[in-house]
Amino acid sequence: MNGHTREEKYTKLDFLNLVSDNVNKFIQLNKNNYIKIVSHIDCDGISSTSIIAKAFEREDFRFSIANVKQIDIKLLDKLSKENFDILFLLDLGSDYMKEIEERFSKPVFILDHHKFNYKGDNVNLVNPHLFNLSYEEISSSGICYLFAKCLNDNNKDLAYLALIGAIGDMQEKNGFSGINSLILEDAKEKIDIEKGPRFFGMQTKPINKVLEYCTDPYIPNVTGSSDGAIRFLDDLEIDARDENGRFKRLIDLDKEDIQKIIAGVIVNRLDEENPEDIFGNIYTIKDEEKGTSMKDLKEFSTLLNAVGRFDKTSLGIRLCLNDKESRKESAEILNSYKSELINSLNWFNSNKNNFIFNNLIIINAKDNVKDTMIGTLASIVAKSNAYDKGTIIVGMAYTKDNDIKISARICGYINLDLRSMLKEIVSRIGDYPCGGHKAACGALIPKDKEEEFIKGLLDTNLLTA
Ligand SMILES: [Mn+2]
Repeated sequence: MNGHTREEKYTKLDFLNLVSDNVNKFIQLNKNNYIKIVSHIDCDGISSTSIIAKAFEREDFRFSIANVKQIDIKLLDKLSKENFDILFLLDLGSDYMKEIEERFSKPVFILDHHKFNYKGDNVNLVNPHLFNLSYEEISSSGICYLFAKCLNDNNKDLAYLALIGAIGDMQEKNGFSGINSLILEDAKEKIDIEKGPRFFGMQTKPINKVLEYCTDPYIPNVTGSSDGAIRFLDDLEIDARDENGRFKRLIDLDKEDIQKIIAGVIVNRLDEENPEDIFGNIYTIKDEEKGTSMKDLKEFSTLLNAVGRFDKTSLGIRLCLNDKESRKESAEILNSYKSELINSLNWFNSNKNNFIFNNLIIINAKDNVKDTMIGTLASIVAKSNAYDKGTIIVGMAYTKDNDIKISARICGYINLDLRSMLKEIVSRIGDYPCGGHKAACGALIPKDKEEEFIKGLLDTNLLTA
């Protein structure tokens, strides 16, 4: 793993140099400039905003923040009429460089890891695609962190926020790689890393729910089954319930009982390819209280995704900046997020037989699933082990603005550029925004193109395209 080739090392170094060149350009500008920060609403976007906002606050810079679902011409036109001196685009903007150049003569900095087709000279772009680096080895919050650290070494204490953003963008795969692993080194002062079962929600959820909702690792007869999870725990004859008969959280169990659960999960998985593949890294914040959604970086990242989906990004930023007052509100958001997600999953499960087209699952939810939830639903379905590896999941949901939000995912890890395929299909019906990454991407099309889009999907043999 550590055998870096000479070339790899140089591209990383080139990237770090690019960051410091841009920081130098930035600090040469007038200190009294008013800065506008525009960022994405997802976990990576919120972490990015928090890092840059904290860094600017420490320098006494004047700035304001807007978090948006996506960049489009309408938004750029609106921004071009606003009064500010410097524009920062975080976790978005790379694929609109030409339109940005046409509209802004003031300095623009883009800190982003999404792909771009056009690179102008008048926009300051910090993007790993400029080098031989993949989007998987650094998130936008990682880029923002490097920028902040270069601006002032005191910002090293924000490294853990960059990891939360990276986790939100699914860059943690039993560890971090590439530039993310350098950021992890900086974060070690603030976080503990332990090996343990890859169960989500150990800090906050009762153990039966942790197991029932566990899709990775998949637990036969337990994942997706409320009764199955309870039976599994009761059969182990461990001390899993409190005095009221309710299940405890995993962090409340003693070591021996946790070992029994781990062994039980492995035994249930004996028919799977790698039954013992249930371990991963657990990252916890040292000086955070046990049992909160902010203790475990993976839970923190889910929380940030949740607040984004409920249009509460400013709450997410306050949580990142450690504002204790915000915690109660965040618990309410998580609860509504959970019930929204469960409703979406139930709707999917009772209709799923209508969605199958060979190796393609088209979840045309219309108004049945929120547009902000369709991507999560597609991800969960893709990870559920219910469909063959390589199956493509396309989720579609109506938005408030009479558009259709499209989210596409692949089941299992296969090398396929789903993003270009989706782009190709969308381009046949018109010029509509389409973006994301190779294995997780999305698009936005008008409602009246619904049938045309589905026809395009079915006409394309996605796997051999
Ligand atoms: Mn991102």
